[in-house]
Amino acid sequence: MKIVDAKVVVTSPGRNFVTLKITTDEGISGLGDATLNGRELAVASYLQDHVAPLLVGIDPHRIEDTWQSLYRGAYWRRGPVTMAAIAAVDVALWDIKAKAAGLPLYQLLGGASRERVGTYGHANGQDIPELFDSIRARMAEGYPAIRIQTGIPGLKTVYGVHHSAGATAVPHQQARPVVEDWDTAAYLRHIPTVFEAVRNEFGPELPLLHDAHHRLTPIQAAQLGKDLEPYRLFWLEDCTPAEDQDGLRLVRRHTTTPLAIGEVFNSVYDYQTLVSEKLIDYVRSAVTHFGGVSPLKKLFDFAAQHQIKSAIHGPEDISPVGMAAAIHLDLAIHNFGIQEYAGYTPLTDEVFPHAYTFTDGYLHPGEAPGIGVELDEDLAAAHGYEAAYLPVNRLLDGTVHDW
Ligand code: EZ4
Ligand code: CO
Repeated sequence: MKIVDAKVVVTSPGRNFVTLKITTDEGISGLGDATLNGRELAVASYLQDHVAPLLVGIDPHRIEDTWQSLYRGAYWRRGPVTMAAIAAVDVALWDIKAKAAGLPLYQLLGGASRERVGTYGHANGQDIPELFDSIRARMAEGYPAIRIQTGIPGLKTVYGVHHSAGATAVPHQQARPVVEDWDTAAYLRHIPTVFEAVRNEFGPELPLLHDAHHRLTPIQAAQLGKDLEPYRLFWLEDCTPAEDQDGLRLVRRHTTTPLAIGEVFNSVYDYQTLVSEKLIDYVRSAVTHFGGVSPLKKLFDFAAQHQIKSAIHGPEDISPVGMAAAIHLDLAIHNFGIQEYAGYTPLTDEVFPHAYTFTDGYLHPGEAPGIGVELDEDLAAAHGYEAAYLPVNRLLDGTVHDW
């Protein structure tokens, strides 16, 4: 079998997605997700201009060799743009191999280690009554675990509560990120009271998560972890920017609140200290941002030696193609922890018809050969790229802060 074509489709059925479609001389094609929120066109160009020409003529069964040649051959290693591009190739080749074998991808990854894939959903509220309503809505949908985010008194907009910039109607050179505001002291005072209220209302059993979105220093993260211990979180996510891996040693020394990190990481090297020193409990990278199924499986195997579990990033800005790849991996690996799942707009599900299912809070990849996702190219073309950026975060004095 030989690759005869590789093309990139950028579509915005509500938000932007970048998809790579690889076609072979035997009529089998494969899809990979290369969506990098707010930097979509950079990855599209990386793929279209620099990777697609290299793929034509090669044997699509040689997944590892292709991965290594794209990673090592570019000379310039790692980074989100490169690794999202390589991820799309890796997943598209796995899709082709599994279709050629007539098997769903999870069968090639070792087969099912469980019946279904547990998820967590997002509950958000500007205040506590609104948050309670949102928690009830997620519970009614069947989610077995729930991430809670709230507004902070005195702050207009904070992460998770207001929807981010979204698509704008302006020409793309004029699009600008919205600005959110931030006050760490107010946040650290408020969040434990939110968890107390939620535990009082919903009891001790509901697994609860919270995302601090890289906003705290290590000692602030340690304080928050300690303050939240009575509420027995499933995890505290991205408590401090973890490119400073040493910082997690300090957090870990002070709190037993479980820690999850890694959605912005794109290489196993980002995790070396965190995993080998058992400084975290869950690794959060997405198939789409980590170079694909091949390297993420290796990360999970490394994490398993240290009793660390998987928790693949699954926001709305991973396409259904990236989500499907994640679900196959979730079903197959032994050290599965949980899968983030926010769901998609009906139009997105139409652009990407898929075999995976979400039932009563649990995902299953389905039994279609490959990853089980198709791309409706006509519908995709009818919804072209729309410039949109993630917000920028500023302290009350105007200083840029982590988002
Ligand atoms: O803000 O994917 O845990 N999930 C998250 C996400 C991120 C977005 C950024 O593109 O933190 O919602
Ligand atoms: Co997060």
